[in-house]
Amino acid sequence: LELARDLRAALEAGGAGLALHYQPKVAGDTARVLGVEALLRWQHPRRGPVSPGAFIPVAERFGLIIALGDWVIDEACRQIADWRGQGLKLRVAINLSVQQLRQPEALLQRLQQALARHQLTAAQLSCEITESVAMADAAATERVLQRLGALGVSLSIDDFGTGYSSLAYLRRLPVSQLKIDRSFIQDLETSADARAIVKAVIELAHALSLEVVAEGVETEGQAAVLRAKRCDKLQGFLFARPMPAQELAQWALRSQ
Ligand code: G
Ligand code: G
Ligand code: NA
Ligand code: MN
Repeated sequence: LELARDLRAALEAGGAGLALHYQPKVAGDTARVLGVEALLRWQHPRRGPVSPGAFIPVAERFGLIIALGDWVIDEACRQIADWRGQGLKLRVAINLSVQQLRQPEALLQRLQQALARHQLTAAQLSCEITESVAMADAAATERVLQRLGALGVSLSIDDFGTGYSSLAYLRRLPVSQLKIDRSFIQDLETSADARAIVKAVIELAHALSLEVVAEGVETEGQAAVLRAKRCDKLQGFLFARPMPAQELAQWALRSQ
């Protein structure tokens, strides 16, 4: 309750204490940065940093997730334009909550407005949706994803492997990327099952002409296995933690 009240106050103050941090997605073969995922951070006025795992569910329960999601859309677009001004071209992926997908008119309008305000093309932004969200309420989800796709925003299925995907349905969605859940990556070196699942997901993605990203890569051993299996992109602490925008820019310029 206290968190909900303080989050509402933060949003009413234009996002005071909120920030997006950015984690690189690097090429499997060259380790060049190809894009970043925006991850929300909140510096609570008294408690200090509160993790999104704690405050996103609060926002969802107390009717704040749309305002919070709108703030993320605006901030990500502002940052893409800011980096462009510094000569840095990076595609930014934002995470969408199920409740944003349930209000497609508002979501599409907000995305279009933010892109237009900063003179961005939709291709510079992508949206991540978890597998369990994408597969729930399939017909409605398919309609909203089709509209997001038509806008030109690219779509990723996040935490892939943890939900129950219908492959027939997956094939119909205008999705361009699968992100293998980090639980499988963590077990790559110790579990033959995890290796088999990762291999199967990479092959499935490629068979459907989708790009595949491994999340939560922490060791050289994991990266080596993923490269050998031709995983397109890698993301994880081995390469970089999520960083404030300015740090990310320095990191990206160094790594180019
Ligand atoms: O960054 P961290 O591992 O603490 O993130 C925890 C969870 O919060 C992840 O599942 C992540 O997808 C989610 N999350 C982070 N930023 C956002 C955001 O901007 N919007 C939504 N809906 N979820 C986010
Ligand atoms: O659910 P989602 O995939 O959006 O969650 C992303 C979260 O994963 C981010 O909050 C980020 O901090 C976390 N993360 C990113 N890389 C790693 C990693 O290498 N190891 C672990 N344990 N967490 C990671
Ligand atoms: Na994500
Ligand atoms: Mn994930």
